[in-house]
Amino acid sequence: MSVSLRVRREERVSRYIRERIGEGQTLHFTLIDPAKLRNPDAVERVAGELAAAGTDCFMIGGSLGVSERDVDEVAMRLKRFGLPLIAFPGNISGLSRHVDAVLFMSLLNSEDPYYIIGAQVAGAVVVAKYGIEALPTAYIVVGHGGTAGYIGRARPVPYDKHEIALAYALAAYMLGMNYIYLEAGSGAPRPVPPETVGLVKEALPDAVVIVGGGIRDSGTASQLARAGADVVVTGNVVEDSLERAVEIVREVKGVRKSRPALEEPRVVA
Ligand code: 1GP
Repeated sequence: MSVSLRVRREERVSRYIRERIGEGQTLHFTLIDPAKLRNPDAVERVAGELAAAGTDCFMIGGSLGVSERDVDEVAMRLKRFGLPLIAFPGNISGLSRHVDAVLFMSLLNSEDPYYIIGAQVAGAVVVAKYGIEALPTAYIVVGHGGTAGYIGRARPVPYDKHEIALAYALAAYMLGMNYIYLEAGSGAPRPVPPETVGLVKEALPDAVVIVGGGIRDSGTASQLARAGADVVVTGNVVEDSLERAVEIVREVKGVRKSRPALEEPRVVA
C-alpha cells in the first residue's frame, strides 16, 4: 500500500476516559448526529452549554445519511471546546480526519457480516491513514434498536434477556474489545435496562461500559449510571429540550463511584 499508515489503538482519548473512570467519575458523552441537526448553526451554542455543564466528550455520527464531509464540518465547529471528538460511524462514510478517536465498532448481534467485520476491514485502512485513535468497541443492540438496529440488521437482544447481552459482552472482551456499548437505538421508547448494565459491569469491571439510546430524563440517566455504566450517552434529547439535556449531564456527573483505576484487565464471570 503506497499511503503511510499509522495504527493507534487506545492512546490519548482512551487514557482521558480511563483516568476519569479511575477517579470514580461517571462520564457523559454528547452525541451529535449531523443528519438530525435542524439548525447546524446552533450546534456550537448547544455544544457550549453542554460542555459548560460538564459533558466529557462529543461523539459525532449516526446510522443514516451521514457523509464524511458532515462529520468534518461538525468536528471543525466543536474543536474549540477542547473536548475529545469521537467519530461514531454507522458506516465507513462516518469517518473523518478531524476527530481524535473513533469508536471502532463491531455490531456483534448483526445478522449481516458486513456490520460485524466487512465495514471494519474497509474502514481500518482509512482510520490508519488518518492516524485516528481506535477504541475497540463491541456494539450490542438491545430491545427496540432504533435505526441503528434496522440498518445494521441486528437481531436485538430482548429487553429481559440480560444474560444474552452479558454473553455477547464476555465474548467481545475475550476477543480484546475493551469498550462495550449497550445500545437501545437512538430515540428508542425504552433504554437498555439497568439490570443488563449492572450484570455486564459486574462481570467486566475493567471494560468501559457505555450505554445509550432513549435516555430522556435525568432520573433514567442516574439509574443507569448507578447500575454501573461508565459512560452515559445522550443525543436526541437536546432536540426536545436543551435544559433537560443539561440536567442529564449534571446528574450523570454527580454520580461518583469508588473503584480502583482500570488497569489490569480481568474477567469475572
Ligand atoms: C444513539 O445511544 C445513542 O446511538 C443516543 O441515543 O439519541 O436516544 O439519546 P438518543
